[in-house]
Amino acid sequence: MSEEKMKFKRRGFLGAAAATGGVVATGGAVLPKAFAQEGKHEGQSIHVNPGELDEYYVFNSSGQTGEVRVLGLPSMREMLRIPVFNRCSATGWGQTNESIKIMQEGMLPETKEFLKDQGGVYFNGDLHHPHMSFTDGTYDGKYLFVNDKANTRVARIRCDVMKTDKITEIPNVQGIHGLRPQRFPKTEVVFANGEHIVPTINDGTILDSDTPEKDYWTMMTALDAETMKIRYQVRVDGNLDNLDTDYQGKYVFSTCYNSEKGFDVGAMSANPTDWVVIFNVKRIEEALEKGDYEEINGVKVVDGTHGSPYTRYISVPSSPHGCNAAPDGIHIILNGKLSPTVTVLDVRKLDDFFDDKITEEDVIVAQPELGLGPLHTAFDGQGNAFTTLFIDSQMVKWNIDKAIRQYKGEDVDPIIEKIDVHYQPGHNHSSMGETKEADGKWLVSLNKFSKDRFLDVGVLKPENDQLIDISGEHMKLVHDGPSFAEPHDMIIVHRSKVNPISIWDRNDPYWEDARKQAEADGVNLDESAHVIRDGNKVRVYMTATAPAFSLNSFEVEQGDEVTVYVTNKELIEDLTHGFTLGDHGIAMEVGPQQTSSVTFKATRPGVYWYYCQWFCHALHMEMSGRMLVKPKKAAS
Ligand code: RUQ
Ligand code: CUA
Repeated sequence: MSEEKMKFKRRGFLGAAAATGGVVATGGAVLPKAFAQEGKHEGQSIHVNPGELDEYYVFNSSGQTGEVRVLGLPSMREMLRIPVFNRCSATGWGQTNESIKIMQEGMLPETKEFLKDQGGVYFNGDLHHPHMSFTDGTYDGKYLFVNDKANTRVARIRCDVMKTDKITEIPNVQGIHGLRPQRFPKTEVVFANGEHIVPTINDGTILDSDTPEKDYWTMMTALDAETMKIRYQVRVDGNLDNLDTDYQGKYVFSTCYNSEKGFDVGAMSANPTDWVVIFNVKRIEEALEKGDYEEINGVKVVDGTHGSPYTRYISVPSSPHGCNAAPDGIHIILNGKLSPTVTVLDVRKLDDFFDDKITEEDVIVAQPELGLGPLHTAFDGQGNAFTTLFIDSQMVKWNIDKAIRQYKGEDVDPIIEKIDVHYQPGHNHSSMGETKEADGKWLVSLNKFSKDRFLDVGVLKPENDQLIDISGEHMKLVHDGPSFAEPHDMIIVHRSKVNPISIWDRNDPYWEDARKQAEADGVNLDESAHVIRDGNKVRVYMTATAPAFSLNSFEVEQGDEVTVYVTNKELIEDLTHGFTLGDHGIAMEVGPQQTSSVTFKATRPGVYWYYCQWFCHALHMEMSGRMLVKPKKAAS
């Protein structure tokens, strides 16, 4: 072994030792921390050699960056960013006509009005929860659904092209937080929680209120997974936080805080208990058929407040947070946050509970005390659960069955092991862990603080996504992954589930409008080098084939509204071109066989170069042309 390699080995060893020095509390028993490293198994390799491929895709939310990031696991290499709610400088997302259409299509009329003089679209979002569509309880590789807490939206990403294709703004609520697709029999509906309580008709008639119990509400929204239109909403008591669906297609679960309906921290956490609300999907659909709903802003709203036949409320310790369905199809874990416990429900008891044959106490089958600040739980598919402890900065591995036995009075400790993570973990996720194919190989802890784990980059430090090998008897921390603001959550999907295409289908609906416009202009998008004048609107059609655009230059008049359509003619994968128009703030991606377009006002007279910004050819630098803007004649 070379010196260099030796150094690496030693460094790795020291790193591991540093991460596990001292002692770990394992629910009573105290073990030397090094114990965690002495498992019988050698552990899985995180090293992916050059040219080798990762076994898993990671779809990582980016929080307030508003995009989705695609990583490989176990290498944790970032491969792609999918813009969703953000404005992307590279791809032109938020600027191209195709992306603006998607951003505006599902927008509420009042938002359109509000944004009219502010760019027409929102340029930010707060994306917490990416979840893939399911068929029969496992991922089907079709869509990713994501939430926007900042501007109350739900978006969909097509996994074939890895692009956002639908964004729906949700009326009657504010701040979409928890989100999950239906698991069984397949994802026809996506459920999304409104978090903040607001006046349902939020037009200023009600502002501050002394009777929030009458005036302020939130709702759970069900969207059709294909059309992304809203099917219904269910009004509830309290603030909705996270939610999950069962493996039977019958129930949806949501943690609720602020049962007090307070407006500040003190008031919001005054009660010793809040609740989990359980939605009975079949009963709600029956209510819609019977007409037992109110129509508000064009949406059918079902009453799911206390006493409703469509929901049930189960008391849990104050301010619960994560809500996770175990891959056994039976257990739902509600994470305590302020309480050191998690609450375990048994979904098999819910039919009786809804029929009032049993009480809420009967539905709770365990409530193990795990440590301080339990936020989210992941699973290995072998009966074990992994819960993040935000305050303790630890990951705790525990056994669901043992927790149930302990709750029944048996003298067993459900806690198997705790390891330190760095620091303050929020979400965690295991490989295939939210599907019936949970494989118990990898776990990622998404830590909110990295403090001293990376080179100091100043005031704003990265977060730290830590990779943990869970394939053996003991958890083994194997990788620190810095990430920029602020990945809340991720899913880890086996690569066999995802089958993206490399070259666009020319008939893709993505640029339907361009196709129609070209037809109306008598232009073939594939053969185009045309400048069409239509009053003071000018449509410029060109193709891109390395290393040239089909138009070397085009001329417009000052003040014209110009639309440029660029079609990439390449049939070779990975040969993306771009169109950047100098001094106009314009850039867009044009992938193989894709058409992209952008519209702007040519108000600056003069010569402006456009160029391809993807390095596509030895003559890439020469792949350019000029826009000539003829000055308007001065009025005499
Ligand atoms: S939440 S850190 Cu927005 Cu997913 Cu729990
Ligand atoms: Cu095309 Cu660079």
